[in-house]
Amino acid sequence: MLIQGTLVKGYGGFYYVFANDRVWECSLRGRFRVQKQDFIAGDKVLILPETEEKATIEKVLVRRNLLIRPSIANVDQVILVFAGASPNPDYNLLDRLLIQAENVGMDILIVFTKLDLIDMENDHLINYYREMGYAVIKVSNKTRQGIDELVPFFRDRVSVLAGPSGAGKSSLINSLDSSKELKTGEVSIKIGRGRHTTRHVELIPIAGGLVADTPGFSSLFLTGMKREELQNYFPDFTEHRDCRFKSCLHDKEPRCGVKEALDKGLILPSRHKHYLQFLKEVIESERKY
Ligand SMILES: Nc1nc2c(ncn2[C@@H]2O[C@H](COP(=O)(O)OP(=O)(O)O)[C@@H](O)[C@H]2O)c(=O)[nH]1
Ligand SMILES: [Mg+2]
Ligand SMILES: [Zn+2]
Repeated sequence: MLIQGTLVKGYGGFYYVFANDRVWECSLRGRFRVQKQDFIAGDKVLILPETEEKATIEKVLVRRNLLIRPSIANVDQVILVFAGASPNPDYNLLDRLLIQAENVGMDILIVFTKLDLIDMENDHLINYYREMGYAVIKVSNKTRQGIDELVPFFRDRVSVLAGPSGAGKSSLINSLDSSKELKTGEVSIKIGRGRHTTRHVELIPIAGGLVADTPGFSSLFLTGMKREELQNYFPDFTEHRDCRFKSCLHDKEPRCGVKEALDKGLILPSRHKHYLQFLKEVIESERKY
């Protein structure tokens, strides 16, 4: 009987598939090799069990979406992980990742780690993201505060963890499942151009779902977006967009509702600053296309 599962990794000529709460070592039906079908983590497949833990992949289902660099298919949610302190969150990177995730249309969860070290100023900034309407959870991997609140977000979904090195991503996976024992405090090494890590993309079964602990997105440029589209990914601007001009980009235009809200302290200055910076990038990339 065929069962549906999710490919978690390919390794040594085998494919590992998570189905019915366990991982099966699978080989491919011959015709896939002939077709040169490429499989990536997250692919939904139908497998035919042969023993208790071995099976063959009989069919691969159509991909619902595809994330590149790292390549993962059928992603349900992106979990942005930032340390709430030590180091302080890089709010520019956070705003950038939020736009990218919004642009792809994935569900978003923001997790701030190191709650045990957080100060009032960062706590205030973090709360602003929650008030904007994002799901925000603060945790400590040290004291385990907030961890239980996080568990339901993983169930039956494929999640991608993204965030800078040192944010506590590996520690978070270990907090959720103590059997995982991922290495923490690992610094990725730089070889030539770009960062290299030794790991391949792998989905890890956790809290009833699957998670990719990736080094983060590598393409951080906001290309292929239209200048008037960018503001749609700033939910904190929405209620203030009663500007004089319908085409207002909230930059130098007169009688701009967004800038008025900024002056009144209703919009966080860093948000508008990052918006203008991203707007410049978007306009520059428009010219290239
Ligand atoms: N105090 C404190 N330290 C943490 C917490 N989470 C992670 N760390 C430490 O922060 C460092 C980086 O964590 P790691 O999980 O490797 O981050 P990654 O690079 O995102 O995978 C390690 O030294 C962890 O022990 C936390 O909640 N509180
Ligand atoms: Mg790590
Ligand atoms: Zn405006």
